[in-house]
Amino acid sequence: MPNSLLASRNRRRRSKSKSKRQKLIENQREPQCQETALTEEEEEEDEGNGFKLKTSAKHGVQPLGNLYFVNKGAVNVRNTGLGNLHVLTDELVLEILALLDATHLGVLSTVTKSFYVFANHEPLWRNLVLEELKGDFLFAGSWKATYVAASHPKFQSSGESVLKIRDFYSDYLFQSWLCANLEMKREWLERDNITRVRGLSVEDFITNFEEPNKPVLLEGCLDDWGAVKKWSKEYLSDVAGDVEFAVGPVEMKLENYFKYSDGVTEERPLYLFDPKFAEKVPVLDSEYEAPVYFREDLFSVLGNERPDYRWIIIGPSGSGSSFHIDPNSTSAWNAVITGSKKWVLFPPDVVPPGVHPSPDGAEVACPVSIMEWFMNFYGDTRSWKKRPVECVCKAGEVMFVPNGWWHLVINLEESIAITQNYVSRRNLLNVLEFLKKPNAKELVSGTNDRENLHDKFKKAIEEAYPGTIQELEKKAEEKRIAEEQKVTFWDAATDSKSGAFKFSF
Ligand SMILES: O=C(O)CCC(=O)C(=O)O
Repeated sequence: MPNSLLASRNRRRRSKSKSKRQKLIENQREPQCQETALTEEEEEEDEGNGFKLKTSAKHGVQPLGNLYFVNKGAVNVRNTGLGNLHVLTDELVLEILALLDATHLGVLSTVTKSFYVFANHEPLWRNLVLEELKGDFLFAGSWKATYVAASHPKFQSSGESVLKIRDFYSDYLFQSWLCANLEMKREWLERDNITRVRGLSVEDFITNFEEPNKPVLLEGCLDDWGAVKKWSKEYLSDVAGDVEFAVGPVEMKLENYFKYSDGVTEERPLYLFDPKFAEKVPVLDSEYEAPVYFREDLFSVLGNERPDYRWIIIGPSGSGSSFHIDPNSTSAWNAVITGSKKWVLFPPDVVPPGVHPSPDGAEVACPVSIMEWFMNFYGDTRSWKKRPVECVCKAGEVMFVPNGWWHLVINLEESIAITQNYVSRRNLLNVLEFLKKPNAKELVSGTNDRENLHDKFKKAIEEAYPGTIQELEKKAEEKRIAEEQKVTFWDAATDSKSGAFKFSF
């Protein structure tokens, strides 16, 4: 195995606080991750770092570190082939190329080896496909092949760019390939510290998890779901193959999405995340129901005016949701029907490493891909006092995601899931407070009427459940006073000025 070298520079992506769907659309843009130098062997395990790779690097692109430490003295064809443009960063070269149409991109790729590599960068072709064809495409193994097959059906070419270029060194181009091709490390998956329960009563769920706002993994509560018994790719293709679902920035027929997800290896695969699935395919609605713990659904008082609240989620291995807090201060449940998902959750007072929310919460800067987060930041949490809650949630299991918790999810295999966000009495006051924030216009999501949602919701609750808000406010005040008294007792028991412990038995 050739030597390898790891370098790292963290990149951030800023995104506004948005609905789940909008976040996903943003996630579909140009994938980026850390600069990392590894070797390009197939199915190779880098012993030093324990990284396992799935394939060989696209076009033979190597990380820049190899130029200085492995192939010393080589000439970087990246620079010679770019001419005067070699002074530009890779990001800038790609930004410029993103302005070109497919024909110009194709022509440019014949100019030099360097332009061949840049102009075949798959995310450029992905953007062209999504912008021009929207969801109306059949994935043909690569984004370039997809574009060529759709726009020139008679052209007999795989469309796949297959030339291997020697001595092309670029961290930027290497990195998205690397993040797409890394397998999750065993040690990342092994960290599992969530509480798992089976056969819990609703009362105990409320007392032990919902009230204290703690995550829990619920086992055995989907046993009656038709979805668990029936849903598979084949079944969904039968009942909804020609129905269009929301996939990143486009709408795609389900059967076409499956063709894509079967054939793709990319850093941030397109994720099917549709809030209207039940209306589009009523049989799917009839094959699941909220687990018994989540039956109280106070947003339902708004009828059709309620914000989006339920989604079917389908994605291949490596797809997922990067760090976010759920919308409108709601809590959520996420039921895995097929496949499995790795979860990492941080409590509301602990911002995950690598994640930088703006003070008003309207924007979040975070690593640009889930794999990047694992590679660059996951290790940091090992030494943290407040370690994240982690688990792998398997088919038939349900995650409870309490409101305000940061969470990241990656599918370990092709997965189908249902998630619902909900408001119960336990988080009603939080939700109302959130909806009333002065920047509600930026923060509230899942509805077009962001600024009026608070008033509409409060009024509807007052009509449907008179006195409930006052009762909850009274309880919250009593709880606050009790908490304060606990502190007062502790203060009385210790001498904070001298640091001496005065309490004795
Ligand atoms: O990708 C997933 O299954 C997780 C979805 C999620 O985090 C969410 O709906 O808030």
